[in-house]
Amino acid sequence: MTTGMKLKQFLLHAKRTGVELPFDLIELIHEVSITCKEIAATVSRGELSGVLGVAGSENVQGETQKELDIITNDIMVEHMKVSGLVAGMGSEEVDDPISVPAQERGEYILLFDPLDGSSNIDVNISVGTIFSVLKAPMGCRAEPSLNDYHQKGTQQRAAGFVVYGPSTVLVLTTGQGVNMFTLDNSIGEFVLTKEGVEIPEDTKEFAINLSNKRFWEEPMQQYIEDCLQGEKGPLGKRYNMRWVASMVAEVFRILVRGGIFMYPYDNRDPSKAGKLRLMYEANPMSFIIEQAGGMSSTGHERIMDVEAKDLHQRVPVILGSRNEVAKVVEYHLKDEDAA
Ligand code: AHM
Ligand code: MG
Repeated sequence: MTTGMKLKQFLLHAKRTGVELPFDLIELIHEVSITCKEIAATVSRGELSGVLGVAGSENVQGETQKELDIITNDIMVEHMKVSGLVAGMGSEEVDDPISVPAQERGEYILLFDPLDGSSNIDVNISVGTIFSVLKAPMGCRAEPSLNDYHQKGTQQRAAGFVVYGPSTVLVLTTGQGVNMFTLDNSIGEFVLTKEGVEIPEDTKEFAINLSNKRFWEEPMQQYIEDCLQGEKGPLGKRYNMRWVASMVAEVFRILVRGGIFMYPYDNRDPSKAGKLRLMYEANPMSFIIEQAGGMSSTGHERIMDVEAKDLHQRVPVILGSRNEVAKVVEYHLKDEDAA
């Protein structure tokens, strides 16, 4: 019985009982969790911190940054840069890879979105931090090249996210299932509260931004049409719909009670393959979803098999309960066959 263990205690215990977990990876996860406690404290001060609202600058994708996007990015970068555990970092908020001084370099590459769902900050809805851990091919000997960052999702050594909701919860996988740790503010520690999370295979709950429907490709439009027809339609089920506009909150819900989350390709800007970013959003979430028995796809291929070509590359995302995601993939396959 490990429920109730503190995060680091749990990871050390797992290693002692035979799970392959290098000490440096345990340290890295622990250090990321410490920065997330700081981010949680910053986010929870809300308007008291005087940093809500638009900061005015734009990130590499041309989106206006909130001040908290920048502040939380800096918290992560400054903390991890001197941890001795990372060789380089990639952040949603920074155009280029973030280098680490030679004497501070460690064995891993850390990719992160410091504050996902940040358009929700002003309205006080859950936001979160997403992270993905890769091994730096040259270890700490050299600064990672751009190419070293371009690893497939299947290469991830660990992935996680922290949702800053009514409670702050860290969801983590190192490739042996998914565990959840709730921040106990009275002791300042993440404590194991759910071990071996498993997503129900079937669901009647979908999450998508329906206002984009006219921009989607045919198979996506058809699937949602069929969902909306309910029990009399071809899918034979009465569906419920949710859209928080905060991926961390949607994925958390799916891990707890099942569901399907979709941010598909749309033709509003044909140069973009989707809205969500592969390296620090889709890949870590896919690793977690698969480790919890779910499925994650672009509609055409497994997300974790997508060739990585750019730190900020975008990808269509369909993830969640296995049988429902498989159904959506079927719609896409039928469409490919008909073409
Ligand atoms: P962000 O990283 O800039 O916050 O964008 C990602 C977020 C996801 O959390 C969420 O699923 C999606 O954007 C919501 O997009 P939309 O506002 O188009 O519905
Ligand atoms: Mg994001």
